Amino acid sequence: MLVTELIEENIVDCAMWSRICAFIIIVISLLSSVSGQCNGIINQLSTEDNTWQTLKYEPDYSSNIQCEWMISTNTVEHVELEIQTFGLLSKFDFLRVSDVTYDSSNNEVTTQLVELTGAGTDLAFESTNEYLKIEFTSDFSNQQNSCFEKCDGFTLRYRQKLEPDANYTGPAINECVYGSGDSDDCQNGGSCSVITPLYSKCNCPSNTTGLRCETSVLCNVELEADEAPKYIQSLNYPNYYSKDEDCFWVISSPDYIELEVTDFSFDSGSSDQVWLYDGRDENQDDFVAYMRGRFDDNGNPKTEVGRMFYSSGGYYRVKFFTDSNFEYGRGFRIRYQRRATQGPDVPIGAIMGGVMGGVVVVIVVAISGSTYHRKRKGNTQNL
Ligand SMILES: [Ca+2]
Ligand SMILES: [Ca+2]
Repeated sequence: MLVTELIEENIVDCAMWSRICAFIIIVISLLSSVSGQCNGIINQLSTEDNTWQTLKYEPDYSSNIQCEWMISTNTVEHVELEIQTFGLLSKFDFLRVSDVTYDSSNNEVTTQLVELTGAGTDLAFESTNEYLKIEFTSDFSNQQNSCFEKCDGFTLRYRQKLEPDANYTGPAINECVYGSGDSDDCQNGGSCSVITPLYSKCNCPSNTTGLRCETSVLCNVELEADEAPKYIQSLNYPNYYSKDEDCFWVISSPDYIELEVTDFSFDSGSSDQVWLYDGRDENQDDFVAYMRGRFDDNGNPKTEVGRMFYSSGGYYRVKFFTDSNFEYGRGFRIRYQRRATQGPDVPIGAIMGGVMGGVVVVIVVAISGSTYHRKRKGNTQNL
């Protein structure tokens, strides 16, 4: 940059100092190859090729980075992007994805789709038109010293989205079907549309998203678990959750329900939480667990991702509430699925009862009951 400015301002006269100029050009090209991943333009994904291409920035990225990539297709097809992993110093280093279009005067119009910080996996995006822009910024702070989660950059992949139309002649695609099944798995009131004999897709209600309408984007709803996985998530996910949220989801099943936390990114305190109930209502007796914060009782980083829960009946209730302070957190995403049999979890009382006898159960229930009440009281005070 500095060298370029020197040339532009004629402080270095290229006509007179051709050898110096040749040297400078070599230096510039070396510098740009060193930072070759940054500020580059990735153009023209092949229209013939819908295979994934990978972009990585890892491990141990440094401070003071400002990178930008533009991913485009050379047709009116869309760009499909999957952020496979990211680990960035929370609230200081960011990965941003924007949708880019050009107006009639050819001015770039940018709409940010997501701003990510902290750690997470498996997020998918898609462009409205031919362009997606990716920006990666690391501020001056030293993420390697102050990172509590993983700060190892990111890995993503992108491709031109395959969008079959009436003229599509490739292998048959049925987006309505989950896995290798053959039944119509469009969820949450979605219906399967046969576009051509080679291509079927789900028509999804506006309060859902995903290929099979499997994700509900609203709360305060009752949802039915299916054999195919479905999802609930904090409003705005994966964008930052809002302050002053108070939301619930009731999940039902003709037999049992399995739940798995697939993403969890909250503030470090305890004022923003998810509570789980093994039942339809917010009954204290059905309370199973709370999930909150980023650290365990010893101050070590912890994650709720991967936690599994199993209903003892046909209902499960998820409650999500936040205080009046904004946080750089994505919130949560939970998979729920119908089970023919009750899951491996049985109520804590039954496990303890089987192992240690009824007297212990009474003590455990009394202790956990009083802990729960103390925590609940603390939460109420924080709110
Ligand atoms: Ca930084
Ligand atoms: Ca908060």
